[in-house]
Amino acid sequence: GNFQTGNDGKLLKKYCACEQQCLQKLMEDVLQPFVPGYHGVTQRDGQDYNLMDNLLTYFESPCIMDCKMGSRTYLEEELKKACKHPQPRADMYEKMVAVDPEAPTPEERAQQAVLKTRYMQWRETLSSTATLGFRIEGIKKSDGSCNTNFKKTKHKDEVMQALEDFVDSNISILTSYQKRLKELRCELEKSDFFKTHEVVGSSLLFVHDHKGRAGVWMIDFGKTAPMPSPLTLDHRSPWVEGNREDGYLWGLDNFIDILTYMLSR
Ligand code: 4IP
Ligand code: MN
Repeated sequence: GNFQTGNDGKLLKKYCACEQQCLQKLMEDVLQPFVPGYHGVTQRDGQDYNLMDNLLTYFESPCIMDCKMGSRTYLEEELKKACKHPQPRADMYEKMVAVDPEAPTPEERAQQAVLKTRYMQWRETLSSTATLGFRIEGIKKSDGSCNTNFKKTKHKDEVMQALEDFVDSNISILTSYQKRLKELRCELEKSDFFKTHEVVGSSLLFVHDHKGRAGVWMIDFGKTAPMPSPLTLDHRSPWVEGNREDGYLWGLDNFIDILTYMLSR
């Protein structure tokens, strides 16, 4: 797979130069407390890995949730590539019909293939990505059971039900997550790194355990790209092709509003 666990509280993730550059810059940014500590590159069996802190080390039988942030999940680069050299993907066609046999267009059905950007957009509108600016990708409970069946979790009430289930209706955990997300938003609004990067396909990792510990970290920077200087992003404006806005903060605002609503009931 993409990961190996070290016996020293470290995680090895298959090397990606883009991710390495982001992690290096993030270690010097105000966002550093919200990112796994980065410890350089290492090798195992001829494969390079980025070495980072294993965020699960300080938890006991943790519950884990991965939420993909932002209103767009593919890079503008990928869109340009898809226009110039369209590469229909049979694997993505298969993933699409497995969820909804009616989804492909007649052309796609004839080709038994879809473009990656089309597949990614379809996933965005099927889930809460397009309407809320984030989506739940997976949840692992403390007993080790995993649920990645959230592809159609779209509406606010469905998202709330999944969150409620994730925290097992524990108000104190929910409050900790709300507080941590507000702190994250505050640092994101100050961060030089965030201002100058298009953050796509990145997740927030939520971790808590029965002892009441709870944390949230930013992970997955394989599609986080620097803007050409002096261009910056506000991460809230709607995306139109060319402006490279990713909707990350818009999604975080919506996430915090949902937690606030859940806590008000
Ligand atoms: C996956 O679709 C995810 O969107 C991946 O993003 C993406 O990887 C895959 O593209 C795509 O097939 P499903 O989640 O529906 O399976 P992530 O890695 O953020 O989860 P990229 O390469 O865009 O990071 P391909 O081209 O790797 O298949
Ligand atoms: Mn991810």
